Amino acid sequence: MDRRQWLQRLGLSAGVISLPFVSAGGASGQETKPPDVTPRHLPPLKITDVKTILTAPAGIRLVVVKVLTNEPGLYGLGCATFTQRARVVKTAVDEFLRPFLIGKNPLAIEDVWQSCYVSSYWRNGPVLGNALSGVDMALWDILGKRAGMPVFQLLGGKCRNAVDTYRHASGTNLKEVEDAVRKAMEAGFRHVRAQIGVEGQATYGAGTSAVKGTSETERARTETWEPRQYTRLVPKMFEHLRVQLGDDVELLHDTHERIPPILAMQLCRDLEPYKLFFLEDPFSPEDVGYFEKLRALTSTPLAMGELFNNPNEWLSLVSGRLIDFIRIHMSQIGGLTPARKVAALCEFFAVRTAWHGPGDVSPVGHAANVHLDLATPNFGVQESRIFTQAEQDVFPGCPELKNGYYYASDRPGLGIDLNEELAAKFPITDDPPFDMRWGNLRRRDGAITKP
Ligand code: GCO
Ligand code: MG
Repeated sequence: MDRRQWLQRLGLSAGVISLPFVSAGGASGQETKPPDVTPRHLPPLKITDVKTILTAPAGIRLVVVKVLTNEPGLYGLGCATFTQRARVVKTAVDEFLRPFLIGKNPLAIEDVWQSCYVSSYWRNGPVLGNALSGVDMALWDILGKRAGMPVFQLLGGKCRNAVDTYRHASGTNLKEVEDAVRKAMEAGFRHVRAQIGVEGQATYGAGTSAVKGTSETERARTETWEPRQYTRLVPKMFEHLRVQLGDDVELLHDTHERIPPILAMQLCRDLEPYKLFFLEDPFSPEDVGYFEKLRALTSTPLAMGELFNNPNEWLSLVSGRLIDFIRIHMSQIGGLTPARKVAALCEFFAVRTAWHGPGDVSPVGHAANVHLDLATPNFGVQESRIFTQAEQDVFPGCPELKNGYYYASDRPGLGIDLNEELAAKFPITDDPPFDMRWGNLRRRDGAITKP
């Protein structure tokens, strides 16, 4: 039997293989439509509007997205806070995602995320990531409300009762820092981040200025930044804290990417005797190539990630076991949908989560952090915020902070709401721009330095 006869025997004409596939369009042609995610017993849901609310109840620009549906009273909230470019995120949501989303099914969370993610062709980055996050978290909020479950339940349920957090402590001298750490310990925090100002220097995170009464933003306009004094002072600070406060308190520090890599490597070595819980941002995202060298050099636990936008920034650090904590700003990478995938990836490499959670994450973003923390086996620690009364009024249902633990509400969805009327009473004002200090930080010789 020759090839032609063989093919004929198979019912296939030589040359053209017409295998018994269904037509390109699928059996019914329905397969090419967006997947239908409406449970049979419920009426179909549609997104009817998407709004971006800018508000600054604590003086820090926050960006929150509200997704409304055709079911009266059913809406979701998501954090899209990129505080330095809040208005740009609002444009990305209002002008581009909103028209793309109206009419879509809000329960199709993954499909909506994937389609929004590539809808701009160029993707990743703080503006588009935050815009997408505002929508994504809102869809998880809607799903929880529809299912009658808190988001942590949708993510597999609690694997811990509460979320251990860390608090910031700072000062302009050793005694001030010691008092601030002690105060946090007395408030029940088991983890405290300690930062110290360097006299006459625009130091990150020192809170009050070395020159009394001037803010960190002011200082960045007047003072410069030289790393040497800082890298000499920080080990002295931790020696003082260990002598005064003992070994039990977990101490953290944020280098904030502001020193040359080799000084960061020396600093990690110098800090080994003080057993930090982690040292954050030893390098800038542009210098992550140094992690391989640093990992081999030191036993100081390493945390990195708040500035990451693109999966390629964290993939090799995690898979290479080059860091101990991932510090991503959840809304930066597009919200809960990607963050839960990062947490799962990290679990296989014993990297723990420590989602970014300062004042420029909205209470909605803090709620999303906490829901994911509760359902993540490889949770590490959560950066927490003492919400001001105004923040609590604008965002009823802020995660509760008690004895150093965050507690999520058991209400369906993210369990937090937004009082739009009150939010409007805290408009975003652009003067002085909150981010003035970041583009204005100079070395002694006038050169701009990473912030
Ligand atoms: C942190 C961060 C913040 C950032 C701020 C930038 O660890 O909490 O470093 O303090 O500086 O979020 O807007
Ligand atoms: Mg930081």
